[in-house]
Amino acid sequence: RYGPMTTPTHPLALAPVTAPPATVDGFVKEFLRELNTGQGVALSRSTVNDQYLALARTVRHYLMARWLETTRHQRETKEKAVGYLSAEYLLGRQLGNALLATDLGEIAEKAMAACGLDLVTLRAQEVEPGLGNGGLGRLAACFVDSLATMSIPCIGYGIRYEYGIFKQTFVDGRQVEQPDTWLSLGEPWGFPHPEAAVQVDFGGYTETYRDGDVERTRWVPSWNVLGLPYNYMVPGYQNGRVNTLRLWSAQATKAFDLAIFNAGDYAEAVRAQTFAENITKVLYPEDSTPQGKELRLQQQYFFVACSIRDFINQVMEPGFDLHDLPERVTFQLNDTHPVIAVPELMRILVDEHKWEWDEAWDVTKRCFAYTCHTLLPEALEVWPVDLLGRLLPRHLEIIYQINDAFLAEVRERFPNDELRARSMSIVTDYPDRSVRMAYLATVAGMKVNGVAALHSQLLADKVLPAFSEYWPEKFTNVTNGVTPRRFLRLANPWLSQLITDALGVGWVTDLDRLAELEPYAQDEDFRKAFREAKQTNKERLYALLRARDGIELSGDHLLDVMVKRLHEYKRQTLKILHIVSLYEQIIHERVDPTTITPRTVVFGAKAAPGYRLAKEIIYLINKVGETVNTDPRVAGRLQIAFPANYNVTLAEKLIPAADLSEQISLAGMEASGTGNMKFALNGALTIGTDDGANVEIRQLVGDDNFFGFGMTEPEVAALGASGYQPGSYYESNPQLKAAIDLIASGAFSGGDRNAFEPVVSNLLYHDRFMALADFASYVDAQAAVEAAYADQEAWSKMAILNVARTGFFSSDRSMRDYLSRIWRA
Ligand code: NBY
Repeated sequence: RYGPMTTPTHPLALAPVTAPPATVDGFVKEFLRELNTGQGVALSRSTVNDQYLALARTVRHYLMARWLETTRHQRETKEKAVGYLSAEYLLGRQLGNALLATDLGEIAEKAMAACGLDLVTLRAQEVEPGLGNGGLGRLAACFVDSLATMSIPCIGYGIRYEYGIFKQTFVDGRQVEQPDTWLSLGEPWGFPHPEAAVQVDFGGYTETYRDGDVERTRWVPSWNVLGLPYNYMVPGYQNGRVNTLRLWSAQATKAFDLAIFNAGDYAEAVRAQTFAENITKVLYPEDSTPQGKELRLQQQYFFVACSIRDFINQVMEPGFDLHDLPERVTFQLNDTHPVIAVPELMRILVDEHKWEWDEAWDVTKRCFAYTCHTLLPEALEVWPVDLLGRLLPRHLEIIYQINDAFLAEVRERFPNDELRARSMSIVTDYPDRSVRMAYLATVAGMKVNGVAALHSQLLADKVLPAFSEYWPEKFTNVTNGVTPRRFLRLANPWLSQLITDALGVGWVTDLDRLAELEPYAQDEDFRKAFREAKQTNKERLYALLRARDGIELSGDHLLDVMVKRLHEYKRQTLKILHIVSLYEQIIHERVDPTTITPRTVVFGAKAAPGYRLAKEIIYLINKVGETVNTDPRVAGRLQIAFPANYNVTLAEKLIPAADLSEQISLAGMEASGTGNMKFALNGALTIGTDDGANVEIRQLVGDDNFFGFGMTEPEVAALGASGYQPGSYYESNPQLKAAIDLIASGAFSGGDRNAFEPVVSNLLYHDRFMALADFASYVDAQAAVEAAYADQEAWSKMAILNVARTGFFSSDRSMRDYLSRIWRA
């Protein structure tokens, strides 16, 4: 199947693959060839999109030799690899990162200029692949970047959604979703490999049969689809390494069902194809509440079945003994979305390879590890047994058998403790008979980790207490991290240059070296340069928002940024209450506006399309913004911007410009957060609760360089247990009451007192995430922010110390932790 049919004789055909010359002339030549013979157009007649595609393919040429070499080296050395299984990869634009990885930025810029083109314009033409919802998907993208940069073998496996996360627009202040057509102008980064397509079965029934003197089970599926892999390059940072991200696209097994076609029903035959292709049509836009939809389960099984088959049949050498699989791979489960991989591997070993159950279970257990990303009970995935039985009957049987064996073990260790056994059952009967995927992952995984210290502790103590008692050594923590390549070096060239001038370039792959910046906080010239970089970033952002959204921002304001998915637990409402309160105090002349620190607040947030209250909160933010921004009484003091469609590309412009990072979730709710890390690394100060990785950020940067506020997790738990009454906070705090009353008065809705009723009544009568309880403390912390910002020299010191002390949050460090605690790759 592979290799030449005849022996080559030409010296070029015998030579190893090499990259084109890394010179301006070499680059121009490659680019024009791509434009002319690849894109089929003359430079003089080419569009910006032609030019972008040709440029992307040119950069690909420079990566190709490294990619082939990485793959060859991997085949030869058979080093243990990480198989990262994730339903989401929120990659962001590829071109800039590829130029950085190859160190071709300057050459490309000059080469484009020599062709009369502008590199910045061409880069802006790229549509980012938004194949994820938020933090979980972006984390996967950071992790594969770090693994490539650290030369660790990894294949990322996922889904090539035809439509990624929806494009958000606002119509009269309300969110309207539009399809994300990221493939429509051509997509130069994916390499389809139809020769490596994999068949995936669904439906049908199981039956037993005799195989010699053993009785075996087989699955008789009723339909199938084909998984077509697209390979994407994951370049390491200037290290000659390119790992692979393999994303699967669903196709019909046969383009036309001949039987139906011959019977004359052409339309029916084509319909089968459409049906199959639906599987990878669209990313589910829920970021915390799994919907339990059949198509979603199809997606999950589809991509893990393809991936496991691919790893065994294509990545492993022919004749490989599957007993050695745990020595060659760890499949890391990015949340529960890929957990159906566990019964799938069992099925392959037991049904196809005819292994004994115990033998198969022993290997399977050593192949998987599970990362949990949440604490919200409604975010824990469960699949109804009847749905599983219909779609994957054999997998359901295997899950039952895993559960039976596991519960037998529990009963043996804890006799006469049926309650315990029930509480640990993978299959539950309430409210409907269903499979708890987090339990399955915990039973099957050799390790279970949370994503920040506090989260891992709460995961063990509150979400999976029976399991952490049963297997204390299985539970561990790996605090999340972010890639310094994309989120510092690429996103913030000015600060990067300052750091490099001070420390040399080594920090890009060794972020602990940022600690050496510490003395520079005391250096007046450095502080001045630091402020200038921040100012440059603000101007760059304001220019972008003007061009992108028609938003006019001006002035030398404190830039206060809250960007993340819209969710009640993240408490965008707390932020808006603070803004409304500031506004209310000014217009009612409770404060002298000239004493208020001028502040620009920027929001970015998508709401899940079916999440009603989240969408009402978006509406509220937009309406408050409209009112505040046009009120002359607050002009020059307070302005609000809510650019639509927050995504990775916008984050790269927003984060470097921020002075203040809002990380204000209710303690015990945000598993980790990763935006919080990006802001601190870019020299923003955090106003935040003791939640997720905020706790670790605060410890590292020090209390003096962090604006902490709000209840701690135990305080939240105690308040909840005592019966939380939001109304009492409203009644007893005049400032809070005035803010809520102003919203309810119609002041932001042209007099309509009902406009925000869902948000207001939720706050007053439910407030599940206790925004009112933390309001007073938040307002105090914001006052401390204003006081600190008034002294720019002191503020700059604090900001520089944030940069110097947050090198820990590199995803390279996360990878080292996974390696030593979990993968041992
Ligand atoms: O994962 C996030 C956490 O909220 C955040 O605290 C953490 O930093 C980050 C990385 O560990 N979780 C998250 O982004 N979750 C999702 O995006 C998500 C997506 C889909 C579904 C559930 C959650 N789903 O069930 O379909």
